[in-house]
Amino acid sequence: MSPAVIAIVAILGAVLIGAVIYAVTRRGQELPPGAEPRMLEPEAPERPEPVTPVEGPTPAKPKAVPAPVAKPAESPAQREQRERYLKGLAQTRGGFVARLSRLFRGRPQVSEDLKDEVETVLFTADIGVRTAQKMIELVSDVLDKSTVADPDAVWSVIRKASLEILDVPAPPLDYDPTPGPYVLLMIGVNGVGKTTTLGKLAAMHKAAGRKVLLVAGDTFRAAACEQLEVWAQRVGAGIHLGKENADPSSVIHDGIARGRDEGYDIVLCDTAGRLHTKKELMAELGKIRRACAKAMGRGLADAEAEAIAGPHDTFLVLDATIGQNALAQAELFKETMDFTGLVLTKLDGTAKGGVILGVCDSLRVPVRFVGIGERVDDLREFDPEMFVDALFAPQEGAA
Ligand SMILES: Nc1nc2c(ncn2[C@@H]2O[C@H](COP(=O)(O)OP(=O)(O)OP(=O)(O)O)[C@@H](O)[C@H]2O)c(=O)[nH]1
Ligand SMILES: [Mg+2]
Repeated sequence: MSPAVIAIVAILGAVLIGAVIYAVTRRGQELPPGAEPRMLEPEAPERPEPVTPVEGPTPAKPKAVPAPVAKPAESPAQREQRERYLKGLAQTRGGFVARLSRLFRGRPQVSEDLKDEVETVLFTADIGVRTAQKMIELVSDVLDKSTVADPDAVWSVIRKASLEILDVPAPPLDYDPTPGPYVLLMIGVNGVGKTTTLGKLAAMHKAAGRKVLLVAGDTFRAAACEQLEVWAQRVGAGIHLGKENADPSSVIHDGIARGRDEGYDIVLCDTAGRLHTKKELMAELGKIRRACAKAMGRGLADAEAEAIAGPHDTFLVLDATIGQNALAQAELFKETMDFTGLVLTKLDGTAKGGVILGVCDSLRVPVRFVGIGERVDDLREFDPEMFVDALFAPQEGAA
């Protein structure tokens, strides 16, 4: 074959092969009869490359920033509580707290005069000599570290020491003891607010859905029984009254027995006001306590009954308006009668609320409630932190 023929055959072969390949590929793309043409899915856009700074050293790995820990929002009840504390302690804040604030206004030079003035304010602050001494030492330590008084540092040690004093370790009150009911005895001198506090406590327990019995253990005055009856009606509690001039121990004994028989959850016993200096009246409290134990142990096995020494709680009520006398009162009561908690009343009407520091420091008995007014809801469970915050809330015009 001539080269020309070979070339023609090669060209024809190439054309044929090309035609076959074209036909096969077209066939693969043809849709079967009746099939809808399918939309092509859009391709995912390409991820942009992370941008790295052009300038500077090797880009630092971004630091993991911890999510801010949100302070739990204050509930309306907590806000109300804080505001009531603030209002209730306004006068106390205006007393020794304001005087101390004024001493440190403008960051004065530390001098012996300044230290003397601090001493005077704290010694006359109704917080008791022992507590005052403790605070003076702490403040002096802070002042000695610098030539200029730093009010923040001073307040910080005062607040910390106050919180330590007030935060007396105490188990939460158990309102559901076995066997029940929960029995509380209220004691204290005349007019401190025992009956009023019992009424407020009855309201608090009622609001928590508990069945409450008030026992009129103050049998000396008919008016005392009437006052308790008014509270019982007002808050919807039961009332146990004895005969006029009956032995308070027997009235309280019968009241507790009735509380148990009638399925009450809470039995709150009032007592007559008594001066801590009157021996026979203080001895009577011992008798009342034994009567409580007897009534609470009724029907129990001997060993169980013997383990009951008195009411679940005995609260000594102190009137904050009498300042340091409340401390003396508490110390004398303590010599005769064991009490498990303190109630400080009338904090709303006094500049002497600091006495609470002296009482706690001296007795190491927990404050359980504070009275901050005469209304039924003017009783607060004692919260040391909230109390300290309110007591030392920033003073207007202070440094
Ligand atoms: N401002 C204020 N007044 C209070 C508070 N607690 C009680 N009072 C008032 O103090 C007065 C005496 O209260 P009572 O509850 O009768 O005192 P008491 O200790 O039972 O008195 P006696 O039974 O006589 O010993 C009453 O006028 C109460 O309203 C309080 O927290 N703040
Ligand atoms: Mg009373």
